[in-house]
Amino acid sequence: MNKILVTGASGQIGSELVPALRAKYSDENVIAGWRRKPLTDEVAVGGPSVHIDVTNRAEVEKVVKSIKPDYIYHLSSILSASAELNRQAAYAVNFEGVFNVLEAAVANKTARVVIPSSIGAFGPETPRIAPNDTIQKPTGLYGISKVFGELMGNYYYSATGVDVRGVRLPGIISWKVEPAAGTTDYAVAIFYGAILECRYTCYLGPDTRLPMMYMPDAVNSLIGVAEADLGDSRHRADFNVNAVSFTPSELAAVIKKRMPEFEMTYEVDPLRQAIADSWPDALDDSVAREEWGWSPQFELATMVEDMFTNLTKKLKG
Ligand code: AKB
Repeated sequence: MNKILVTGASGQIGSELVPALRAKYSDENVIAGWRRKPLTDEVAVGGPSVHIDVTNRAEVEKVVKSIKPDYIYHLSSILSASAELNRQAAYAVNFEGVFNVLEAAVANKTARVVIPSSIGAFGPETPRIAPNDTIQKPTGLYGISKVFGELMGNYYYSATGVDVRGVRLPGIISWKVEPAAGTTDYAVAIFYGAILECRYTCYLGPDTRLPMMYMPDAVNSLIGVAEADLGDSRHRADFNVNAVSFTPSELAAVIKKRMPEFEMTYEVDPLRQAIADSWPDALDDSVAREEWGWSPQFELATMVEDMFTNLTKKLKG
């Protein structure tokens, strides 16, 4: 493989996926695409970068034509809570952005495009442990855009030959870059609260169970699905991947074990609570395990330990 373009490279996932791809395929072959938010120093100095506004069709065409990537990881996305507050931006980025990237991939013969989906692609009628193939019917704009991305991916694969792939990611927990206005962000913010103030006020209720994943597993799932030999599998852009599943009070209890003085209080935000209540508790990822060998490495306790170690270093030196 010669070149990989990553859109949304300054976001929570892009900031860690780009260095992982560069370590694997060499620095100069992985181009970090960004728009407004600056790239982290690690990504900015570690290899090439390019400005790409995925809502601008002409710019997407120009960038893809000049780089001629073999793979595109299309990460640009407005997350769930933000999407409800700014439907216009969410429509432009999450719907038109996907279309622009897929059309540019067809025109420039990009072999593969990876478009992450999300637990947001499910809704209140989905079983609490979501099977891979089940009723989806999300109630939020973000989730609708994720179903759009999955269906477009499967359609572009059969209609144009561009091999579009994706995994349904749970809430992602990481210490390098914070998520931007999603519903699962509490599971990152709680560590900042614990380390800086020994306390955290959670905007979801104590018993809100959601699927979550530590960043190294998320990065592995994206690279894993991109490189898998999928043969003629009918799944491509719509694989469930699961790791851990917990409630705010369960996460607080694990943190309290490590930091007995930690205190958690609750002030429920109705918008994010409603979104969280519409999502499943966990995902059945047996299809990804069987078809391309997916398996996560981090459990709740090992993730909490690693978060504490790295975030403490980052915040307190
Ligand atoms: C969000 O909360 O919006 C995201 C997601 C689960 O896709 N983290």
